[in-house]
Amino acid sequence: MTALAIPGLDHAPTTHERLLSWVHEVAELTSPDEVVWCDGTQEEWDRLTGRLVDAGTFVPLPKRPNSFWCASDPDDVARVEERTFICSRDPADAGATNNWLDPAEMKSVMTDLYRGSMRGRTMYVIPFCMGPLAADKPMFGVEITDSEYVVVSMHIMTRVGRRVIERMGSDADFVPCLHSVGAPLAEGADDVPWPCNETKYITHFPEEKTIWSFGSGYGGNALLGKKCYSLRIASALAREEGWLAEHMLILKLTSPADRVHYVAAAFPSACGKTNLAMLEPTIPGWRVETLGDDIAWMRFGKDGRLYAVNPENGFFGVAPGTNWKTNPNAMRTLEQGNSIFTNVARTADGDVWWEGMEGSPENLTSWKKQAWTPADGAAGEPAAHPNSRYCTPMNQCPVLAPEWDDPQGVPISAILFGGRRATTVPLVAQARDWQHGVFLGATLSSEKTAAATGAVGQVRRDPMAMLPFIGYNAGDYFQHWVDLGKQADAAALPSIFYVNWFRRGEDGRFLWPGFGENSRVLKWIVERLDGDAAAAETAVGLVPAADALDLSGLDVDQADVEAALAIDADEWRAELPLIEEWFDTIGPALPSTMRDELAALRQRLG
Ligand code: SAT
Ligand code: MN
Repeated sequence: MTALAIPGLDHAPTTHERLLSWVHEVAELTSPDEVVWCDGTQEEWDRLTGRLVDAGTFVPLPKRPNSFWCASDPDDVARVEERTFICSRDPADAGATNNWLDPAEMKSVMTDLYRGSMRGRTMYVIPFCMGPLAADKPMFGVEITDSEYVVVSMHIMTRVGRRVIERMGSDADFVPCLHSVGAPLAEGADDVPWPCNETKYITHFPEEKTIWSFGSGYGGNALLGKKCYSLRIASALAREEGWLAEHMLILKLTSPADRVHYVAAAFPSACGKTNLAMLEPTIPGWRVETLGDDIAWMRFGKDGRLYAVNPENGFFGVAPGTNWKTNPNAMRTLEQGNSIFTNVARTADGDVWWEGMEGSPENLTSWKKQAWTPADGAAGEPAAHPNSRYCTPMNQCPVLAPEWDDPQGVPISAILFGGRRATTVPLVAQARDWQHGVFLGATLSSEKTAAATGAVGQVRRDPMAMLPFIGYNAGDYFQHWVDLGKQADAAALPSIFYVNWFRRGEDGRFLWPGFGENSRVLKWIVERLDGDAAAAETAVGLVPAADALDLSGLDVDQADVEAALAIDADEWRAELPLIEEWFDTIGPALPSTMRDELAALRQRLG
């Protein structure tokens, strides 16, 4: 290897040839002042958080041990889907729902952007592992970044450092993840607290299992182990290898009789996945424990059941709306400290605040770093950005299931697909069989939230809550789901359910109280699996029979619950052309079975 005179480059704690040559190649291209091989230690955390404080990026929070407040550039606040690309060789392999560019062309464009992009900065090499390090085949990645914020966030969100590089040895496979904020510093120039670039690219090369990200420092754009690796690249890998990489929480539900069920549930970003994952049941004797709040990797076990592992090590949760009522366990997790808060508001005495949190502090610093009072809130200027986030270690969660780190994963009994729909979609419905469940997932729809840039509120199809995360053709993805169901023993497969906590009455009020009361729906679901709950056949699936949903002690209008569960044939008939239109956009890869399911639904609706 040619000797490049960059301090630190040769302090590699590894003899891994492919890794070494890639790191050298990137250093040569990006021209950092220094290279640091990350070891994942407390010392490294202290050094880098200190550096971030000195740079004005982080503000320590005296009210919370080892925790920091951070505000991003106001133009870098969410995933940028229109700048996200799947660069397969054949555009048909990216499909109609992804942006595509020829891989060679993209590499040439991005190589020009990366040239010298780390000048004046430190280049960090972060070896990480998605999922348990003790797995038979650990899922390694290495992220190269010029952002200290990314390094410390990766400390929380993934397994990082020395133990990873040791387990990788000299030849383990890994996903190279290249990230630059794209803001080289001229000699002597002052840095800004949140360096980024107006030009952004979040690019995936699925055939090479490689990720290139440029220009953004925020969330899923920059923490490349998350959506980029664990969903887009992993979904492509999962298709080749016969498993599933899904945008799902994983929870453990224990009944008063100590029966245990594991449930995986897919909802679009910012639809309450974290709240459901950490739910405190309102019905006596039932218990929820958390295994994950965002991503599930599911593989078939020797017994034919589907086993789920959460590849992550932390929670990157939406802050607004989180409080002691909606999610007390998230509040308790955050109280323990060791957390990073981005784009929330800061109180004068060194705590954080966001819309929906208890208390009404008078004088805040908003996410825009401006003095903020409730009058500003009344004038429509929120104190926290709607996509502001907390980043906190999983092992601080008081209801963490002890098996969360088990490399075998947990056997899934039920899969839930949910969205945010004001009308049409009932509170809960069970699919008739696997293929019907795939149809429910493939036609999942939701009102757009703030987790991605763009107009909030409009309804869009979000298949399996994976629309922005499927790393290949969405039609092939549906086919993969159908195929897995055919290969498997039907009795061992999870049952599939459709849920909607967000249905509204004519005056706009929510028909179902949600949050802890969703345990009533979970109870019906697992009682269905155990053969203990009655269901009524409808055109769209099996819904709770009258009185089958446990409403004891619940202070709601019975008529509202009935309205939340109702199937309105007219609303569903109006849905048919929308599904048809959605299927048309998928193109020729759409499995014919999905059209068959649509035809069957049309017929059942009469
Ligand atoms: O910013 S992320 O993509 O990591 C969070 C999310 O949208 O779920
Ligand atoms: Mn998510």
